[in-house]
Amino acid sequence: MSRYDAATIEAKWQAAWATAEVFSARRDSTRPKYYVLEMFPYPSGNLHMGHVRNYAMGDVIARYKAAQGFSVLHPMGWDAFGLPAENAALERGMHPGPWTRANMAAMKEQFLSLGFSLDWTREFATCDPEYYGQQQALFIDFLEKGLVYRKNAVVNWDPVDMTVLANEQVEDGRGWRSGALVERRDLTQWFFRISDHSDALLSGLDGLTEWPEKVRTMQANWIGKSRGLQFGFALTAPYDEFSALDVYTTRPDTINGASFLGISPDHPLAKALEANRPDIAEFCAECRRGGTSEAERETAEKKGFDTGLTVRHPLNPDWTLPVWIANFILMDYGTGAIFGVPAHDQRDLDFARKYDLPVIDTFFAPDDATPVADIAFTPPKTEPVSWVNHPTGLELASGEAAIDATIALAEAGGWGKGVTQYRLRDWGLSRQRYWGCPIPVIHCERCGVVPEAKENLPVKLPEDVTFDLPGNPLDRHPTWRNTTCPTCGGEALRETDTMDTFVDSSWYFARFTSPGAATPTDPAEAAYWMNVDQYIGGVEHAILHLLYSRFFARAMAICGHLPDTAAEPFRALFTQGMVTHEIYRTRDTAGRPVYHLPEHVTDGRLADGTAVEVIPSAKMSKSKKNVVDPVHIVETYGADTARWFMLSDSPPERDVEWTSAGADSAFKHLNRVWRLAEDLGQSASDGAPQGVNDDALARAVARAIADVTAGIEGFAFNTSVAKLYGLTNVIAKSKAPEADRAAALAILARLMAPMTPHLAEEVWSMLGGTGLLAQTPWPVADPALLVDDTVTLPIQINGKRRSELVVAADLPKAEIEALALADPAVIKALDGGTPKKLIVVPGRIVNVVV
Ligand code: ANZ
Ligand code: ZN
Repeated sequence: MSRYDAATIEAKWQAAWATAEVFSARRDSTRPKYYVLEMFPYPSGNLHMGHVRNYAMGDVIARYKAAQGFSVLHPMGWDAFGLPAENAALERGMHPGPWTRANMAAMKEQFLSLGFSLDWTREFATCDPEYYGQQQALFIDFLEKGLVYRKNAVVNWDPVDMTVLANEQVEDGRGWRSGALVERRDLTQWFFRISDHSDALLSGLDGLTEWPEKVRTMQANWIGKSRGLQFGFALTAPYDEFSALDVYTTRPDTINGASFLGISPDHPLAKALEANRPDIAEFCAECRRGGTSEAERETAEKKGFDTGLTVRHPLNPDWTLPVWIANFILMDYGTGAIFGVPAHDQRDLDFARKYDLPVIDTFFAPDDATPVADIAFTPPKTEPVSWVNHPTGLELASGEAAIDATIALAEAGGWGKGVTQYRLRDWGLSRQRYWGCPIPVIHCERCGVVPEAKENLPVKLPEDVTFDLPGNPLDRHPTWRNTTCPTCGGEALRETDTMDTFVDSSWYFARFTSPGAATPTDPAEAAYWMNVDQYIGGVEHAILHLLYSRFFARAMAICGHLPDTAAEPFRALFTQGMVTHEIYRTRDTAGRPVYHLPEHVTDGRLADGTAVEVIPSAKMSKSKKNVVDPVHIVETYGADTARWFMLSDSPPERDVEWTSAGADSAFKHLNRVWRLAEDLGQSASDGAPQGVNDDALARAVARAIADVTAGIEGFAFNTSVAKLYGLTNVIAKSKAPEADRAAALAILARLMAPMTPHLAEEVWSMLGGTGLLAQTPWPVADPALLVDDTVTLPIQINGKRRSELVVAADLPKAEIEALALADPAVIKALDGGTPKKLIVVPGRIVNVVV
């Protein structure tokens, strides 16, 4: 072979690794373990460049840690349940199962072609009954421990897809997929009791020092801890069973600015009013249309209805306030009722302006002597304000102090108490969908809702279903629902809801430690492998997936499926940047945009010569056609070039722009390394390359080992790559004996192995290296060679830096003194005299006092 033939090389080494089972994780008590995991993909059918980048990063870590002597677990699987499969089933008339399996098979081929060091013996898909059956066992354990429960809840209902949507799936009041106007419905649903763990999930973030700060902040904001005051406003006249209305506020300091009471349309009082008042019932029904998300409440037009009821202010019984039903108040936060302070809250101000309610100032803005008057202004709690009207009458240093003082006042007066609230809600997991994990419970007329017996698990999804009608095919299945009650043995019906697919990805990392176990985990395996030492994935999963996984790890520990030490399952987290590409656009005769694939554009023109408009690089997306297909890239250049380029151009946390010029130059570089091996291979063919004797070359090699290692350790793969370019240059230009250069090249191969594993193996073997590089220890730099042999010493004259000396690092003091006195700046300053003082601090500085 006389050229770099990536296709042949890559196939050869992939086969060699597979034969030697190099990447099978083994529990080995004599070695430290390392668990590296990249977020597993949804089997859409094709890997995209973002996957290549993500998995290349994980592979660098996995291969590097293996070379460092760790027993490495680096598994892969498929997040295989979910709506797209069902949609495909609808569109193509295919069952979601075979559609998903075909996609998995295609993507696995692509994975294999990229040569990732994955332990495929542990592969599973979340749609495997062996996996989801264990998930059902977990559900039953959770049920027993009270970690999951059933309740009625207001949900977002998509009337076209006939399913419940998460708040995140509602965009501008419409279902994210169907585009239908979302309705709110009251349904009995299953919930994980995640809110009980709010405090633990929040304080646990403090220990996650190897997580990106921004992710920890996003999680903390999502959990949303706040301290406030809960207290009642007495109704001037009782209505039904209501004599007072409890409110929750985080700004009790503004209580004297209250101008109305607001309750949610779902508040029990609103419901009681609805029963007798058709106008109120109509208003509340109107509010219920539209999603339940907070964002939506914030942006929707404020609407209210004056109930005619009034309440007394707790600090002044003569002061009465009207009670309004308002569409922006959520029932499931605080008490579902508020007091509105239009002077200091924008939302309340909008409402007050619309309905002509009073605006009452309670403080001035900092550094301003005029009352805030009709401008909603809420200072940060830490800022001082000047009070117009604080209930304690005290001069208070900050909003925080004013809040504390008001809570103290309320508690002392017995009319309210300080409470801590969390924004985090329990996690509703019921979905009216087929392609998910069946919820393993049975509805029995005699026994109620009972869990399926564990020996009957998995509750398998039936395959004989059709998708010609909207809604859940399980509901219409003629026989699947019919079963016997595990408690009384009588006729009963299965639950037809399936689990939110977030459940599937909330514990897969634990299952990878023992994918064949007959229980959710094998405790000994879990104890050895957990936690995940390095988790890598997209920042789009920064909130829900990670929070749910953290909850699951805690819940699994409660049920004995994970050790308590796994409560925080991901020790270190890395969120990688995106892969971007320029967008190429032309317009059709009607002026509509037409996008073109990069492979159809050369030098700004299409094949027929038409010039395209070039739009700056953006995230690769199919709709803009600014995608490059990894399969095409691997065919053109080989996997190593794709990997090398993905790792080379920018820091891993930043976006990287794919350009064909960049790919070409990566390919050229790998060719160059290959040619060096071809040239130097002959000289080394009589055995493995020995040490590097040439001093300059040996120093360059030692430096490269240290720098590449530091780059990998510090998640700065681009700097490692840059150092490897540098070492390649040094070897190519070195005039050292061939044997030395061959030995240096062998080290280069070992250092490149995590990034370009196939080429590295090939070079290693061309140089006569023994065994697989994938099983060869990481090189260690000789510390003696890392010490710089010269140092630069600044010369200070009367305390000012005037000159410097470059001297051998080990030069004796006396010789440094002599050199300093010969320095032109020193000679000039002394002007023929002798210094008052001459102090030499070896390795640091020379001080001259004249
Ligand atoms: C009076 C007040 C005055 C408020 C002021 C804010 C500013 P955070 O801090 O995010 O937890 N609130 C309470 N329960 C609510 C509900 N169920 N739906 C909608 N809004 C609700 O939010 C707490 C604040 O949001 C509370 O403090 C309350 O309005 C409102 F200048 O009370 B505040
Ligand atoms: Zn029964």
